[in-house]
Amino acid sequence: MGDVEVVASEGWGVMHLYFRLTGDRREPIEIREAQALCDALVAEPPYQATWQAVLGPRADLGLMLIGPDLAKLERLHGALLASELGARLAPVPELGFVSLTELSEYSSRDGTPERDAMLDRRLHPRLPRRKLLCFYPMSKRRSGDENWYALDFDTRLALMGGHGRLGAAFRDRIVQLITGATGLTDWEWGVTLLADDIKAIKQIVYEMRFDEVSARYGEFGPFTVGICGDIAESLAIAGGATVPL
Ligand code: 76R
Repeated sequence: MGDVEVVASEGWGVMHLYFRLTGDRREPIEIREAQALCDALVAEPPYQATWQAVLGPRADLGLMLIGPDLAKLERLHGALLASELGARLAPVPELGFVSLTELSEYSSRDGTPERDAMLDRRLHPRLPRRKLLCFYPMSKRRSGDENWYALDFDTRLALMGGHGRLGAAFRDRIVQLITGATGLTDWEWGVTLLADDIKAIKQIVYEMRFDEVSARYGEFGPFTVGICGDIAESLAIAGGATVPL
């Protein structure tokens, strides 16, 4: 019998994992097995893995996994924790996230190949390499007079139009991936922002706070930002020593 699969009828799985380094940081960590697991995953396109050294005390390492089969991502997660690297990692579950790539119901097609390609990138993203990865969960408010889900579609569409225009101004500086998580975690979306300039991350999130969709309806969870690299680079920045390969 083959391995169980969790493949969505539309969209790819996305897993954000965060870890803390444990034990004596001067004690070198053998990363060969963890490296081989990640190499094997990304050797099967379109699977992707992005390690980060998380800035500040919230976590030490981050790992973003993307691919059609969430069971495969979960098996990697498990195998990683069972590896020698995993023996020195403690999960930070409150930052972790499971979501699916999705097409927004407010994104329409206009028949142009450019637009079709843009929408396909939403569902089937190939993340470009950038220096930094910012992640945070968000939901739309559902309380009293500010209930996003009680608005009619045309009102929501108009509001999202303003959001999209603001976002488009950051096209050159920010790569964004919005993934849907309703029913999968406690939040409704995961927001992944890639950038080379950390100022661009701060600026887009700040400017969006003034946009009505975020100002009136946005609710946010914990923010993390990390420096992207391979396992050895990320560990080195996080203060861990690795056994030379
Ligand atoms: O034309 C299109 O189809 C894209 C327009 C668009 C949609 C539909 C768009 C553009 N977004 C859409 C949907 Mn977005 N986005 C966020 C955040 O911090 C905050 O305040 C919000 C977090 C950022 C930073 C961001 C960036 N977006 C969504 C949705 C789903 C809403 C729903 O379905 O109800 C969420 C939760 C969300 C949140 N958005 C853009 C950006 C950027 C940079 C763009 C422009 C992309 C581009 O034009 O290339």
